[in-house]
Amino acid sequence: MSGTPTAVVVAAALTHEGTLLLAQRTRPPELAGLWELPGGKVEPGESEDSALARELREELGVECSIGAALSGDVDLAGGLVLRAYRATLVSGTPAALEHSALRWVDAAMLPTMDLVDADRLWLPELLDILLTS
Ligand code: 9L3
Ligand code: MG
Repeated sequence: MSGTPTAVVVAAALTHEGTLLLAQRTRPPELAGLWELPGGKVEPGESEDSALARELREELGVECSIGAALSGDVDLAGGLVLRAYRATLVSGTPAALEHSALRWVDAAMLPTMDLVDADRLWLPELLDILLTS
């Protein structure tokens, strides 16, 4: 819509030693129990990198370094656009501060996880990242 800036949701492909961190959502009811790349909405005036670092601090209690974007954006309901970035841990151990559980998954486990639909676009690229890291 003209004059309405697109709101961006940023999500992290946080990897460590050949595994990817997935987080299990608690809300809304239709997404509860499904697994996602952790993240959230970019606030006005915030860069996407700093928004994602803030979301990972709030949701996981860790400091991360944000890297390159994955390929492609996903249109979400409500005019939101979802974008994913590579991320690596700088300090701390992730804890499920806002999710019901966390799981480090390898390339064999990833396709078996019940992911939110929005994040499925990146499945091939995530597998590639895990298999080449
Ligand atoms: N969302 C989808 N996949 C993700 C993330 C982080 C978020 N990996 C969707 C779920 C919500 C919206 O984006 O509809 C906002 O996310 P949040 O602020 O509820 O985490
Ligand atoms: Mg979130």
